[in-house]
Amino acid sequence: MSRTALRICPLCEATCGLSVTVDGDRVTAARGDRDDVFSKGFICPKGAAFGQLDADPDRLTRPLVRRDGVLREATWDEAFAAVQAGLRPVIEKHAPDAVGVVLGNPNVHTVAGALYPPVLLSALRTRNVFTASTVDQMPKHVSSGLLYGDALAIPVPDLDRTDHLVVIGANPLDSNGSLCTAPDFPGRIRALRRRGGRLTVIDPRRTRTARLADEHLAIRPGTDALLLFAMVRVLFEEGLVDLGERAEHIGRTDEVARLAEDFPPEVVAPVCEVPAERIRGLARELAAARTAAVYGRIGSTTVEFGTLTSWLIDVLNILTGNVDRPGGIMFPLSATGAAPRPPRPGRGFALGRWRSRVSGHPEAKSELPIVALAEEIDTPGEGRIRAAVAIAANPVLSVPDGDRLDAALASLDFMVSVDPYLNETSRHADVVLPPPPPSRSAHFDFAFNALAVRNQVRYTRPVLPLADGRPDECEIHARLILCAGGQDGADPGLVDTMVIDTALGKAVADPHSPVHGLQPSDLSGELTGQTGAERRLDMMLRLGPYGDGFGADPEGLTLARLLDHPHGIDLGPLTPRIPGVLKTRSGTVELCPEPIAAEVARLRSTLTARPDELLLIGRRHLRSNNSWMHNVPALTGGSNRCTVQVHPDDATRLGLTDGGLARLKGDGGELEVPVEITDTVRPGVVSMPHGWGHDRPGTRTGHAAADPGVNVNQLNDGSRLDVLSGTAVLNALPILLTPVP
Ligand SMILES: Nc1nc2c(c(=O)[nH]1)N[C@H]1C(S)=C(S)[C@@H](COP(=O)(O)OP(=O)(O)OC[C@H]3O[C@@H](n4cnc5c(=O)[nH]c(N)nc54)[C@H](O)[C@@H]3O)O[C@H]1N2
Ligand SMILES: Nc1nc2c(c(=O)[nH]1)N[C@H]1C(S)=C(S)[C@@H](COP(=O)(O)OP(=O)(O)OC[C@H]3O[C@@H](n4cnc5c(=O)[nH]c(N)nc54)[C@H](O)[C@@H]3O)O[C@H]1N2
Ligand code: SF4
Ligand SMILES: [Mo]
Repeated sequence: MSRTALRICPLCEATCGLSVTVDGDRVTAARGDRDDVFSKGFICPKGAAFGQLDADPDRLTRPLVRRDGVLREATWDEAFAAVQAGLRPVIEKHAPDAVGVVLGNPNVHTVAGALYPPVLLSALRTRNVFTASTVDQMPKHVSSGLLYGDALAIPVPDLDRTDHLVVIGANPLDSNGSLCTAPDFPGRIRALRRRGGRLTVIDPRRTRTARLADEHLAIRPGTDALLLFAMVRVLFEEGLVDLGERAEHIGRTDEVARLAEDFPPEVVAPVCEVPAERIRGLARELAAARTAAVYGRIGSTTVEFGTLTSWLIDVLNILTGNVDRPGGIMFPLSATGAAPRPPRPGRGFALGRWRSRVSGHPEAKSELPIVALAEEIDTPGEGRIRAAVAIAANPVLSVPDGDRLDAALASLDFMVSVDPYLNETSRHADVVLPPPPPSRSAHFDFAFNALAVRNQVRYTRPVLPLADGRPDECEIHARLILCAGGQDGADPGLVDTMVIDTALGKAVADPHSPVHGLQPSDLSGELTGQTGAERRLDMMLRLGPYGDGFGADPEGLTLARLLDHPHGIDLGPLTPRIPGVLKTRSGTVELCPEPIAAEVARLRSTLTARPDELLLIGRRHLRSNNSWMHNVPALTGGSNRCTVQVHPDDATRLGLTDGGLARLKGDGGELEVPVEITDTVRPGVVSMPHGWGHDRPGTRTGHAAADPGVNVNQLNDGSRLDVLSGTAVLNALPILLTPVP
């Protein structure tokens, strides 16, 4: 007998509602949930393959524990005992920093990943914290921290109302959007065009997104900061700056004008290889549009000037009066975020409060650059990492110079991985703790609701029950936290109780909270939910901006009310939030922060540097996701291939043939890669996808190993960083290409 059930898709940031068909103990089909308040039936090929991905026979079903050098299946109790026996001696013998924590991308897609790693980090007190953010969006956090005083206050383009969308280094038609949660991004772009709006795409490749654009500027990779500065200069020079209604909350515009003086369009044009007239034209169009939103992603962050570029994107939005207004860029208000409170100066955002041991990299947002993970393990001396906790992370493939990290991980005293696969990274673990597949996990988007183009809230419970004796991922995290504290065997529910007590204690002490002065124990007694995680969700919803405040607003949101709305609750379009959202010391938007001004000198020097002949950039494929979806037959093959794309002119010049092999040489090493000749990349640029290279021994991803591809990050030695954020440069890397006979 088959039945249908609802499940929010965890496979990318679009968070589509799925309606899945369940036959027995398997998901056999997935369709878009037409009644979902946000995604309204949209689905992509990955969501449609939810059942295959969920039932991948290579997913681990039992924990693995290393005994006599070999990973073998074990019971859950044995596995957690091994975690405690491995971690405690390192914690007791060395400083807290001897444990390195590595958090990968899927943590932002799971309930466990949102709720437990912060508790683990405060229990471990290590400064050796590395996440996928420093091969991704950290520059945007730093930019937001400096501008708005809050690294998590990332404004998103108001897609459904804007009149002119400028997309820089993003390809939402394949990625389905990032730092901009918008189910059916393609449909929303088409709707923009239909209502007479304009789309400009700045990208060295003519992507599927660029093909929808009114104008595509095929910029030279790595030069966006120059182009954007030139646009800023045009706005000042031509008197087009108009701060709009938020003007009184924006400080230090004059200093930005001064910085921009060095970047006239005519000077940057030959470096960006975008005509000066078009740079002026785009600045004028932005100023003239009724509303406009400039939006950037991976091609704007994982570059040498990622933080400057991220900052310039918001500066352009601010100078044209488009920040915090409908149709511009706006701050979402998530149901589990902090309730708005009266504006007041904040504590601001600090960078570099400590530094990494070996290279002295400054911390950003309490993280160290993930490219420094290998050297923190393999460089002897006081404070060296001796044990690692990796959760949903595959840095051996996702971070520059995986070979060095591979060797470093193998040398650890102890490593535990929370991961469903035995892959390039988890194969080094002494204990692998596999979470159940998504069909057996609850889903709530703690991270992405705060980045969504519409305020809404949705929750789905597991579609299928857990197999006997198998913990869900929340319980795995909670038990891991207990093991780190030497409390293996204690009730994992204690972790949730402790978090709830602490949070309620804070809330009752806060004069702005609806529960001010009440008893925490009375409040925790009111929480509902079947699991500790659900009780925490109930608490966050009730204390959040739309919450019932534990009875203060009887109409307000609770977990029970959310469960009554299986397709979600629409909370309306985004609304203005300045000045309440600001946490800078001045209480205003700090348009020209000191660290940024210092970076501009470095940018200026690139105007005279001799350009490299050939630059390497990345690309994503619709049916893929970073390193872990090459094991699903439905998502591989066709155009989803690990090739190097080369423009026909370059191919002719270099003697390359379509389908032939090329040898690529970068700072970090060499690879042989099949050539794909295409004029979708501009001349002087070649493109390779990441997440490939599944041919290492000791892994258990059979389908992926049959067509392993090569690891593009091996071309990169990791020495190039966006210095302010510690983010690895993954795009615009100099590269040499020669034919392999
Ligand atoms: N050259 C190049 N490199 C890049 C990029 C690029 O554009 N170019 N992009 C970068 C970006 S943006 C990112 S985010 C990183 C990603 O880097 P990572 O986060 O290191 O890699 P992922 O492939 O996303 O997968 C991480 C791991 O999560 C596991 N996993 C999947 N689902 C779950 C789950 O539900 N629970 C748990 N516990 N584990 C799960 C997978 O098996 C996999 O081992 O890669 C970066 N690397
Ligand atoms: N199908 C699929 N979806 C995904 C993922 C996936 O792997 N596959 N990964 C997820 C993750 S972790 C993330 S972070 C997001 C990323 O989401 P996006 O950023 O939208 O994804 P990309 O396809 O990497 O787009 C980056 C674009 O930047 C361009 N680019 C490269 N260098 C430069 C440059 O110097 N300047 C400019 N202007 N452009 C440049 C590239 O040509 C590319 O088109 O996608 C998420 N969604
Ligand atoms: S767009 Fe993203 S969230 Fe939507 S179905 Fe596809 S993978 Fe899932
Ligand atoms: Mo990412």
